Amino acid sequence: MKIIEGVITTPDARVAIAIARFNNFINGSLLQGASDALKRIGQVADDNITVVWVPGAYELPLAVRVLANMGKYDAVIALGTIIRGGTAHFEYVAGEAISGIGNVALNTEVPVAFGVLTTESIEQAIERAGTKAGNKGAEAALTALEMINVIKAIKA
Ligand code: INI
Repeated sequence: MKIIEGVITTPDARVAIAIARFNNFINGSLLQGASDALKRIGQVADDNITVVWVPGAYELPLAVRVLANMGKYDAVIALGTIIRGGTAHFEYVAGEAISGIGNVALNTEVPVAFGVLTTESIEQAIERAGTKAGNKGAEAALTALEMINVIKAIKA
């Protein structure tokens, strides 16, 4: 039986982070969590991390796709926060972000980690950005590194 499992430590990885400015006060904490996880746990060099800011979560799929297609990055991490408001806007933005970002991974075979919060309230978002429910940015970073190694191992 052959079992393939990815490790997390990936010192040579080149990682791009696409991050939305909308809800920046929460996204900043997601970025901090992602950057800390990449460097402290993954041992990724600071020089190998590129951060790209876009206006909102709706713009993330395009930025993620361009980054993934460059052949310069081993993984792309998408960070953002979509909070339900009084209108259907939430559904449209969240729907586009989720399916658009997911499609990039499938179409490019570059690992893409989804660190976009979709919450009912600001409180729920804060809980997932480094307080009592962990940090979704850090989780996404570790997922990206694990997937780099899993895909590499499958193809080896
Ligand atoms: N963008 C977000 O990142 N989060 C949100 O909660 C949000 N809401 O709710 O409106 C949001 N809207 C902006 C959107 O992502 C685009 O930037 C905008 O529509 C321009 O294309």
